[in-house]
Amino acid sequence: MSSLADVDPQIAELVAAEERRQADTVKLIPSENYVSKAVLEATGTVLTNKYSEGYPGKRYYEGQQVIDQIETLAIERAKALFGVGHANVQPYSGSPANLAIYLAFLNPGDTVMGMGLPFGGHLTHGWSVSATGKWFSPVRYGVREDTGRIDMDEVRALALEHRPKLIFCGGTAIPRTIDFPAFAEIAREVGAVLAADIAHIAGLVAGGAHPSPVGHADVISTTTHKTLRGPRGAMLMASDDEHAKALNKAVFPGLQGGPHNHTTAAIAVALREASGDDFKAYAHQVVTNAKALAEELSSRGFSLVSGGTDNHLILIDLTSKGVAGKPAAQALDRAGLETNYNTVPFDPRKPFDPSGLRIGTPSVTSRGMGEAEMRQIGAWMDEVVTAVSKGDAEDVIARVHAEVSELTGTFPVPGLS
Ligand code: DSN
Repeated sequence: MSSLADVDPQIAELVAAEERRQADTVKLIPSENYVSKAVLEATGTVLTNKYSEGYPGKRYYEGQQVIDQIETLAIERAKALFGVGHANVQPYSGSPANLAIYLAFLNPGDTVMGMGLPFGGHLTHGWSVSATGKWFSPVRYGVREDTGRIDMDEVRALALEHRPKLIFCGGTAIPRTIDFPAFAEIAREVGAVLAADIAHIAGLVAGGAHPSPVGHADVISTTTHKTLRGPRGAMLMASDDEHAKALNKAVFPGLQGGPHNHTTAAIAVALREASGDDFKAYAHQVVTNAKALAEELSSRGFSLVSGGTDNHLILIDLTSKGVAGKPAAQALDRAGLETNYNTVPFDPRKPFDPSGLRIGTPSVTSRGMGEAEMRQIGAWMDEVVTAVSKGDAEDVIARVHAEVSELTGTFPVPGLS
């Protein structure tokens, strides 16, 4: 940091401020995590100086003696960890990875079926404001109003009616196990490519805490920075050679230029970490913690979409608490509890001012917190949300913030000294 502080003290101070903020906050955003010191180190290396368009052994620039070895290690580790025949570690992030799937298998105007964004899907699964919703013909499935869960009969009926060429399963606000075999059966029945977007749950899959899509989905996309606990980036995986070739061509030269080699190295490090027994224990604890937090919130009268969770994520409908998601998330943030406001299925409110809160346990589990801390966090959330609903939250926010600081002081952030 000394040279950064010399060259650009403003940015150095802002980085230090963000370090302090991350250390002092209980991070409950389910798509975030803390990387290890080793992953951070790999990210900040001279590998950022190199162009490597192409793939190992077939590049458009010389000087790839080292980069080829790094990318090959990342690929081999991804294949071994997830049990797939092919991995592409070059997508810059989740959205470009998903766009590569369209380029690989669809023509503009073709039909894609995915979960609607307000029900827990992702923008790139064919939502209207995304290029994938503008350039392709989207069909959307949701969840049942009475259960908050995906209705596989509805998915099958829609697929038979619209005959999509591509079906996405997975999403960003799904608290329940994804039934990969059921999606695969439907995709086979209509002749669609099945893409499993496991961005949120990749670490759980790797650690054996969620069923794997391997053997069911034709292609798998994931980011590397959520439960998988790597740097910001993404991967595409396939078992079949034909799918693999199409994906490779779509990523480069179809969509991207040179891969971000420093990120590739950090992905390789994260994949190595994720193959250890410690990581398996971590993945299971993420789920145990989420269930404990969900139970605490339920017992305090919070309404959870689908009634609870099977994974790392909890979606809360705050309607019964008399508070909207945004003011609740803002008050919680001021109390040191970082969440994000989110739409809930059948939300009568607007996406920028929705009824829900989305929380999760990947980050708090990386800090070593367990079920006792989850119960405490549930109690704090209740106190703050109740105070907001009464319109007099300042004293509660100040007290909870002091208590949160005491807790975070005893659970250091991985990767920070
Ligand atoms: N932004 C991610 C999330 O928070 O779930 C999805 O891309």
